[in-house]
Amino acid sequence: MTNGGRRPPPGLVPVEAVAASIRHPPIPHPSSVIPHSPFPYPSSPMLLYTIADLGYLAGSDLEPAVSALLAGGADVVQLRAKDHPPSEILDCARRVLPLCRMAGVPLIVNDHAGVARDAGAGGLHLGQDDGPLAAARAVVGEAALIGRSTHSPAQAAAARDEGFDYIGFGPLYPTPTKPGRPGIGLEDVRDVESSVGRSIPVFCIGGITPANLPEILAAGARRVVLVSALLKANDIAQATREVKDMLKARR
Ligand code: TZP
Ligand code: MG
Repeated sequence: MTNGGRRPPPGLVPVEAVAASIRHPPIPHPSSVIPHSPFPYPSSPMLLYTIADLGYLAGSDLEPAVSALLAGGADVVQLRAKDHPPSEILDCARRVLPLCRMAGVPLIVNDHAGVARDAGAGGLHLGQDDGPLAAARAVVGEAALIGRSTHSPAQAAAARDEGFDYIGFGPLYPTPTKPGRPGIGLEDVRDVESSVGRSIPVFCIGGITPANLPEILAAGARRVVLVSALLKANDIAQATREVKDMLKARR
């Protein structure tokens, strides 16, 4: 295991098990399905990481948007709320966590380890400037997934070596969702996927849309994060489904 033998909370599939199942699809056993569990196992591997970003969503749109992302097949939902106080983010996390749990999808809180812990979220996402893994792990506990944003192959390898459960890799293209950061392009995608991606999931991110997804997949990506292209869609569930289907077809 890449996470030091940590055990997942009931019903939450460890990322490395998901990664392994992609290479070696398991034969389903009836005992692995727990119909009465409020945390049903996800039926698909983690291909599509979505973000409920309060920069795009009015507060009252949060639950409908997360429900639509889940209905469309999101495998991960992150709650991202730059410039919101932790107390508000905690409130939002508590509102959407039941939706994610019912779908068997981890809710990842961006930036705020204390919020992730207090909400009982499935994980935490950290940027390059958000401190070491060990400090976050001490707050959120052994079971939580912790991911790191990376912007170069060296950062990707460093995050894997530090013990992160997954990475974001990008932004591939400049994006208004993360202003002021240049796009890193597609040239390193295949190498990072075939090196770091052997150990932990690599989610390409930044400026990805249903229109440019084919070229990103052709460059070697297997898993992606989409934010604005989904949240600004007329039909969030349908747009999510379209992307998920393209990712499944690539496998
Ligand atoms: N980190 C790198 S790019 C990005 C983040 C959070 C934003 C991606 O958003 P979009 O709208 O899919 O380009
Ligand atoms: Mg951050």
